[in-house]
Amino acid sequence: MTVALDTSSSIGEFCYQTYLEKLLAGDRHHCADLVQERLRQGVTLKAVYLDLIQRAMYEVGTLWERNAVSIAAEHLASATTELLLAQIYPQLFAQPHKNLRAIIACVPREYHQIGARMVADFFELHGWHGFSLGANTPTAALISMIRERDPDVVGLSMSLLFNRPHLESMLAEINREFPTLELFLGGRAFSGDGAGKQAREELMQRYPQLVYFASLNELESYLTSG
Ligand code: B12
Repeated sequence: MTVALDTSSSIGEFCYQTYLEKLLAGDRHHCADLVQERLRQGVTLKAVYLDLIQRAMYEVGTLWERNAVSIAAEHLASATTELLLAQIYPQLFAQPHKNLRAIIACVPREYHQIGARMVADFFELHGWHGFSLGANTPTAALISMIRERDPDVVGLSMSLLFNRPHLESMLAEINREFPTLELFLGGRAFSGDGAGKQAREELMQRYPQLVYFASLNELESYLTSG
């Protein structure tokens, strides 16, 4: 089997290229075997998430932008990725848990939910209860979930900057109801030094309880710091 050739504790280039090829081909079986095999070999979940799954999805986006893969292939890759994340789930629950809760939601009209799901998993991996509400979360639904579950943190995910007005009304509503609740912000929309940076800085100025995390590594530092 191809993965056995690559025995390092990180994701090797050969493993990544094989995974990408199989993901684009829609070969769920091979992708699942490859992920499970790497985990059995002791590769960390973080490496699987970032260096395999996320890296491959970013590449799918680049190929789609260049018309090198179809929209259907992109949808298939997303569905395969979500299946793989679901298969990893039992390992997340194996960790001892604290009485801390995080709710992660994509803002209204935001359909990119894989990153948000990974973030909720990451909380889980660090002993929190991480609830991912998925794509396009209605503000009223989020508010009632906050009331019900009384989370320690709410994380909002946004990949497309044009969804900013929806984020703004969601933030205003959360702030009105729960002014001291700690809020995390993340997603591709805020990356880089241009418009995304300006947007996140303006929002953090307006809402002092809002913290931006550029990556899972930054989030990990926060989660392990105390
Ligand atoms: C898969 C995909 C889709 C799927 C999503 C399916 C799903 N189930 O999620 C579908 C088909 C729905 C889709 C639709 C569209 N997409 Co799209 N999509 C992608 C793609 C290829 C991968 C996204 C992904 O899964 N990334 C992997 C995850 C793990 O990474 P991530 O989201 O960045 O998340 C990480 C961090 O950002 C961070 N993070 C994320 N959220 C949060 C939250 C918190 C609190 C924290 C702390 C951290 C954090 O942690 C995560 C883990 O490290 C990207 C390419 C890319 N570069 O991302 C394009 C991409 C984002 N899409 C793009 C576009 C244009 C669209 C459409 C507008 C296309 C269209 N014309 O219809 C629509 C818009 C839909 C909408 N309104 O949301 C563009 C956006 C370009 C831009 N200028 O903004 C991209 C970049 C593709 C490209 N190269 O052009 N897409």
